[in-house]
Amino acid sequence: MKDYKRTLITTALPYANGPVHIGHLAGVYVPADIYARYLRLRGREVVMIGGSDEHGVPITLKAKKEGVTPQDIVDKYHGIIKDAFGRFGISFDVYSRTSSKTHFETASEFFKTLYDKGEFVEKSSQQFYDEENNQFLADRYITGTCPHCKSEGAYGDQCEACGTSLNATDLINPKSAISGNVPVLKETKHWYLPLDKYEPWLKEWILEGHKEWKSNVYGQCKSWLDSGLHPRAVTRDLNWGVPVPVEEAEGKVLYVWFDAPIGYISATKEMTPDWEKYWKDEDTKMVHFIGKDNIVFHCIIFPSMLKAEGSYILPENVPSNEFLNLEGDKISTSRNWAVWLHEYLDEFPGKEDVLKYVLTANAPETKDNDFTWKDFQARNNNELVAVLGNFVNRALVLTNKYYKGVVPALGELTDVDKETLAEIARLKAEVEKSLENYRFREALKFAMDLGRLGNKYLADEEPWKVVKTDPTRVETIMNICLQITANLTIMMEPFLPFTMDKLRGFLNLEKLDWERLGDTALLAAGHEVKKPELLFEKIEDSVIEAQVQKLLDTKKANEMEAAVVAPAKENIEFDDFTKMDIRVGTIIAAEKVAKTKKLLKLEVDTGIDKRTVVSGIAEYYKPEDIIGKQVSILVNLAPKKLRGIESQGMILMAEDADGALRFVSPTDAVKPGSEIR
Ligand code: B3M
Ligand code: ZN
Repeated sequence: MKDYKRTLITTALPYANGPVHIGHLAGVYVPADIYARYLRLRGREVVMIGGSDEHGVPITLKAKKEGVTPQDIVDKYHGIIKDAFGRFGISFDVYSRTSSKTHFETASEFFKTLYDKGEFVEKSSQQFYDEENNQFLADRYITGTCPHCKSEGAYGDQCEACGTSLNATDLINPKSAISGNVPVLKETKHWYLPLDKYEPWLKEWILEGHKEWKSNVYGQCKSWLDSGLHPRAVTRDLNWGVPVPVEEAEGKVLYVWFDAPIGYISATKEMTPDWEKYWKDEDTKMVHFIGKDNIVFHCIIFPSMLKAEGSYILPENVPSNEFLNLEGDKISTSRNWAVWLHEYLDEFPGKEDVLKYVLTANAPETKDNDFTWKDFQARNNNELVAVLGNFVNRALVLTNKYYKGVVPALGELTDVDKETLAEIARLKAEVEKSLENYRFREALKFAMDLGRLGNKYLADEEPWKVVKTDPTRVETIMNICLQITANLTIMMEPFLPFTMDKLRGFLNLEKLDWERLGDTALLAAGHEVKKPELLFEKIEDSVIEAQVQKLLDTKKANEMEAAVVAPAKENIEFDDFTKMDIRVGTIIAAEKVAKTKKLLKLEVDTGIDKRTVVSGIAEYYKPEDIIGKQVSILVNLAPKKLRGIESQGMILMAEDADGALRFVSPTDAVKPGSEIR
């Protein structure tokens, strides 16, 4: 492979319509961060680019649903995402956003350049239009019945029930998601990037030139290229996005997937005025870190855009990952089925590296993988605590115990000593090879082997026994353990940056370059180390159970949301209804009915009288919380004895799908006795 002068790492820009979760982290940001830290440690020139993707229809739909503006939505999530990345220690050199001024200018100029060069094809077509709101409807704004599986609520681009991708005009009974009206077809003009024109070049560039790409990436590209490329619209009729900088394109914006990758360029510009060396110099190696659903955009569409523009470099590699599932189910923002980064950081303070470790050790590099809390706990307890933490702790504790923290001198070496020390250099070479080839999980395994090596060496050499018979020998053993520990601070740095910072503190050691790795005299005899604290702590079952419970609660909430509402009852006459005397009453006293779980005895001022009602609401309301509350009461229900108490009437309750009860109360206070009808 070519010797590059510098590396430009881009990380997929997360949509600012939700926070980031472990799926994003495992797929993109953790591997990219490891790679960036590794290259920096090697003293290479590297920048890592990130930012929020703030355009696209889903953001506008979410805004509409919440009754706020799209800008409100992206401001909120950009803030949450950026803050969480910062706390988690993803080492972006810049984290920008596509609503920035620089981005609007950059994306706009990019389009204009292609337009002026005649690189687009203009085409008019019939698209759905909402006459009430005077706007064309993006595919996601149209819903209807799926022509394949006949389920309701299919979108204009896809039916989520059966997964078929659709054209909006395929839908049966299409409806506008904005007005609910039936949309009409109307002619509109758009600009298309003629991907077919780039097909021969793409075939050559990828299929011949990049056989080294990961097989999932290469395979997806091949299948796209084999089935033939077609012109792709890069503009949309929408009012959220970068306006198309052409006079006749009034009211149109750039397609989100046209402007988003240009966001990498805009962010680089915001980072440095010298941005062109990263984007226009053949000596720069550009690497896109993405998830598998973004492959076609980064391997086919964006490169075609860059090629069409003519002055930019192309990616050298696109190490895309597969998906991470959560406890056996697909991670989903809309179903809240995720471990959210910002929540993890709040709930597991100081354990940033544990998550990084688990997500790397279990990374979905070659196939989809599953994150489970049990596995999270096991990897923490059995690997980080029992191997790495345990070794380092024993090395430092014994040094403090035997030598008051002063590194002892190395004596004569046994064969085992020599082999052990030689292992460090071998593992270094392995980690390098894996990292250079984007195999992060394998790299981490080799790095952990150094911890295992130390652990085993210490267990085999048993300094605590030898100290009684041959104290000089112990000096050598401990020196070797300390050199391994010092080497760990380098080898583990890309993977566990917070922890290695701590460890360097215990060792009184500055941050060392990658090139020093393998040096078996990193700590000179006489150097003083400190008393250590634990690097990692055991995670108890109760902590894991609480997380699992949280997910079970989510599941239940989702099921409730999906639960069918009881069907309507048969019609009744108005007279039937008026037979019921329903009033607003005020609860004036409440107490639990002894020896029951569900019953409360209430005194209710009905306006007509003050009476006793027994109600099965004790699981949902505490007596002291409901005094003074106005409720609905059926006053002419025949009295009935419950647990020896005569109940005169019935309090009306709203019942959730899971049986939870809530009072039905007037929105504003009314006079007790007011009739409900
Ligand atoms: N926002 C899609 C995603 O988050 C998209 C990536 C853009 S990268 C230029 O999956
Ligand atoms: Zn369907």
